[in-house]
Amino acid sequence: MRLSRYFLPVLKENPSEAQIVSHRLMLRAGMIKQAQAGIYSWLPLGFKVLRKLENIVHEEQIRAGHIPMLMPTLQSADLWRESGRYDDYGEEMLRITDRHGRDMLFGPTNEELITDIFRGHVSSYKDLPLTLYHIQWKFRDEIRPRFGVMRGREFLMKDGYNFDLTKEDALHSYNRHLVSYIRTYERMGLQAIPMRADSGPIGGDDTHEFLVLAETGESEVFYDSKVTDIRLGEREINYDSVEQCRAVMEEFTSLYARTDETHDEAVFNQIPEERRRSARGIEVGQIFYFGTKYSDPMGATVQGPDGKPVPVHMGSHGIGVSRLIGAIIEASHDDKGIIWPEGVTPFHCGIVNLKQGDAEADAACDQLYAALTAIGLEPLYDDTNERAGGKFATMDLIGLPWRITVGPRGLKNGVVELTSRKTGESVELSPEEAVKKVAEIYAPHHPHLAREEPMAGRSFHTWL
Ligand code: 5CA
Repeated sequence: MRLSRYFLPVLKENPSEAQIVSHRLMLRAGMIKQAQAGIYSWLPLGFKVLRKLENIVHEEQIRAGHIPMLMPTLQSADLWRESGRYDDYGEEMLRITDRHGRDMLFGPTNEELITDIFRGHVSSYKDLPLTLYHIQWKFRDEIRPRFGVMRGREFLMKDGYNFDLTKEDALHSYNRHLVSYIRTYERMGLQAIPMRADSGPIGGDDTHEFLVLAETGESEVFYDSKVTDIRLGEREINYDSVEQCRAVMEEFTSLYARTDETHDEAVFNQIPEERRRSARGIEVGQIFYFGTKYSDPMGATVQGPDGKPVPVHMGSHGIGVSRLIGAIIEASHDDKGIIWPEGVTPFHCGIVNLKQGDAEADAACDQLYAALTAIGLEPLYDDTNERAGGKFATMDLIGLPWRITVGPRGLKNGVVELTSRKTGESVELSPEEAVKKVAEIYAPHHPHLAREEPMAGRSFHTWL
């Protein structure tokens, strides 16, 4: 993309309404614009990051064997009356009446709708296990929407629902989700710690929230500091293996890590004092096992092996996709702006032309742009007439991990400058070497750059 043809309305001043750094930087970098309290338009740069996160979520869900679909945002109140949640959900639910006087609602979550789909089409235990998910906008009429996309009223959520014959099978689904979520967050450059939590209006006994530690987080958390040393990394996971998924779940959840709702001072005090931590965190996901809470009242049964109808065991599993952007920025920024992790950056590399209009500099930038594009990377080329300082400030603000700076002086010596946004370090390289280096950096995120098969047989439609 050439900046002169893009829409990137960056702000020079700090917007006064933003209380936390991620909200401030998202507004300043021209990623979002508030439409109403807690409701945002996603401007091109923000939309690009949102789609990147969605893509990672899809890839990891499909890898775990879960099936993508799409349910509507507007739901019928009658379904929610069947489960008893129409009255229970309270004022967070946005209720709407259509022209025929029928009660509808803007979905805050989808347990009822998915259970209705299931009961209409699945009748035998032989069709289990089944996990369906979608990524769709939700609405919760939060009393205090704040911190930009962190606590919105309209927000994008991945929500998945497992249907299993037995509690044992459903707990495998729970563990499978836990593992796939950790992989998802790690690919986004985040450490999100599973913590024992409260199930709230979704219900059930078993639930973990995933928390990214951050001072600005809304949740109070207590944990054993050793839990922050655990990583999933590049291990191969067989999602069909009950033992493997359970082992990972146990590894990640055996140490003390709880939100304030389930915190137990007596148990916490058994941790050696130097490892006891209380901190704040951003909840970026939550998984639930709730058994037959919805399948019972809504009659979602299957014919079991003995021919008798049994209600299915269910769980639901959510990732706060739009909130994650705020969490990533809270975890990765400096006083100049955002620092995107390579897995989620909206553009892979910035190109800054120090002397727009200089024939050699223009030609070198065009060649770099073409070479990066040809190998499947997306550069953002600042081809405007802005002075160099302004171009650097914009690149730093929008946080692309790598920048190639091109100027007549360097070109005389056959070099351009490759700069890391994170460390600020620069190296001088020939333009060809710079392209090669950028390709190497992104190879782990784009397998085709390393000449590997891209997710053989399981690839999801790429949005970007
Ligand atoms: N049905 C279940 C799981 S599918 C569910 O709704 N879970 S939830 O309530 O925990 O929401 C899932 C995730 O959505 C949360 O972990 C959080 O990351 C995100 N989320 C919830 N409320 C908001 C909000 N107001 N703004 C932004 N993200 C939110």
